[in-house]
Amino acid sequence: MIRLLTLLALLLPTVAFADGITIGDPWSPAAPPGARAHAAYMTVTNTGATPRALIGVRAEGYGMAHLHESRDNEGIATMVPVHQIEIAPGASIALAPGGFHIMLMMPRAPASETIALTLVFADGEEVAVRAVVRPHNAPS
Ligand SMILES: [Cu+2]
Repeated sequence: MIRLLTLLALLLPTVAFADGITIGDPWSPAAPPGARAHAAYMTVTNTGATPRALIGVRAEGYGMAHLHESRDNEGIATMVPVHQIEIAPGASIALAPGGFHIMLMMPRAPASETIALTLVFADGEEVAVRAVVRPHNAPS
């Protein structure tokens, strides 16, 4: 099983390159049974010379996908929709537990091994990426 997973990891295009944008380690903890939403994470690097802004996301197999930010509101964990995440030239932003994330909502079926995501940038560019689904309790 370990060998199969390693092989899959080698075969799956987990890093996407687009014009000036590099995506690293896109992954998603599998939703617990019955959950109507779960998150996806990755790093987005602007390797170009102009500022970029991530303004949205689409997810195959989900009714809705939004950019969110987790916040600590006087000790209570909340999350809010984010309409734009700026990425300066040469900078990376992390979509990671406890911060920015992609919220995947209204799954049409349990997530399989990967989730097809499309990141939408303010300049109209779209970057396709496949997030690898990891078991909910797997070490990340
Ligand atoms: Cu969220």
